[in-house]
Order: sequence, then structure tokens, then C-alpha cells
Amino acid sequence: MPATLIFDNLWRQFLQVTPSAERIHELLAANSTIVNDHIALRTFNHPKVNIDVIARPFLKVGYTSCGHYEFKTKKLVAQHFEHPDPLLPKVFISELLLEQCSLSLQHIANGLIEQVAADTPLRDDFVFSGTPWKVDQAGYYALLEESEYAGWLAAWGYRANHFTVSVNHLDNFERLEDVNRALMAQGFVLNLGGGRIKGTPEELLEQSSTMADTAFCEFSDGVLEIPSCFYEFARRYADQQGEIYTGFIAASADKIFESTHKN
Ligand code: OOG
Ligand code: NI
Repeated sequence: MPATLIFDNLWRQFLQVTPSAERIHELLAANSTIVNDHIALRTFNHPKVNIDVIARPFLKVGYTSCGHYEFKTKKLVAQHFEHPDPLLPKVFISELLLEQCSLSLQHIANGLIEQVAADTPLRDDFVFSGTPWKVDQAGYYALLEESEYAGWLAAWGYRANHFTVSVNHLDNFERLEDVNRALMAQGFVLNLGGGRIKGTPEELLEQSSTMADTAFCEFSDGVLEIPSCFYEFARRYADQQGEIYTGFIAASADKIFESTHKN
């Protein structure tokens, strides 16, 4: 599946649970296009659905793995992938290290993964297929209590948990602070963890994000309104050789993950 089709599908799926995204587009770039810096996907490190599996459709169209990251207290690792075409978004994929989690979390997560046929995750459309399992509300809350990440993943599955406005490409804004100010003036709630702006020009990456919208999520035993997906804003800087930095900053990413926490 061509890269643009994967991202079109991810975007359509994202809008269904992230109504604020369209209003944010209006605010930042009413009549111009927005360049998407990156998207992020989440998964478990089980061999059936791990990063290698989730990365497949991106590798097939020319992406390569360009960075590894570790989030010890969240029990996550991640990689980011880049395409030679700089206008194609970077892809950030993380996975929960199940063997480091409690036995009860492992039991619930394995129960979800067991519901997935072995070849289903190998399909190109898997990354925008939502949940390939059924989970009940008690299971969701049990996961959430130990790992907000696991709870979110069980509820929402395979979808972009955020898209990212490339502030560098905006016509009407230069500074991330001004983007944040415009968002707050319209009542959007930003993630304040680690400060409203995560990262510095010296680190070559500044990021901010909204707190996730809420949306109705279908569980096997009913519907709950829970945090869904969010929007991120990234401004990248050039290094001393004049090359724009294309990686991620683990300490900043650690806080961005928390954008799907309950407000
Ligand atoms: C990914 C969080 C990290 C970034 O830009 O640092 C991230 C996630 O929430 O799944 O997107
Ligand atoms: Ni991000």
C-alpha cells in the first residue's frame, strides 16, 4: 500500500475520535496545507504484534529505522522511522515490555493478543484497523491502573495516537510559544508535564501537545467516554552543519506519552 494511502487512512481514522484536530487546522493554517512531522503508533512487544510487525508496511514503502529510545519507568521502548522523501512524516512506534509488567497485566494483554489471528497483523491495513480484540471495561480499568499506555492500547488499538504539526512549515507562526498561545486562547488544553514546551533549541527539538480529546469507545460490555487521541506541535532546529534534526528526545517523549492520560 502506498505511503500516502496509509497516512490518508490513519488521518481519517484519527479525525473520527479527535474532533479538535479540524479546529486546530483552521486556527493554524486556514487556507494553507499543514505538513505532518510525524505520527505515533503503540503496541505490545509480543512477537505477533511487536514493533517489527507494526513497522512492516512502512519498511515496504522505503522507511528505515533511524533511532532507538528507552522509557524505563513506563516499561517501553521505541524506534523512529524515516523516509528519504522529507515530506513524508516520520513514524514513531513504541511497544510495552510485557515481561516487566505484573502477571495480571500480562494475563490480560496475552488474552487480547490471543484473539488475533497470526496473519492479521501482517496486512498493510492493520496499522489503521483499531482493536483486533474485544476487551471488557474491567480489563480496561485493570490495565489502566498499572499502565496508562496499556489501557489506551487495549481500548483504541492500532491507530495514530497523534499527528504532529510541523511548526517550521507554518506560514503564520514561527515560534512554538506563539502556536501554544493561539491554541490556549481558543480554549485548547495543553499538556503541561515537563513544561508547556518540552525540549530546547539546543536539543534541536521543541514540542508541545494538546491533552487528548475524549471519545466514546466500545467495550465488549458497553460504551465508555475515555481519552482518545491528541495533536502535537514540533519545531525542529538545524545543527552546526546546518542539518535539521530529525530524531526524537527521550525525556520529552516521556512526557508526550502522558497526553492520553485522563485530564
Ligand atoms: C508517543 C510519544 C512520543 C514524541 O514526539 O516524542 C512522541 C506516544 O504517545 O505514543 O510522540
Ligand atoms: Ni510525537
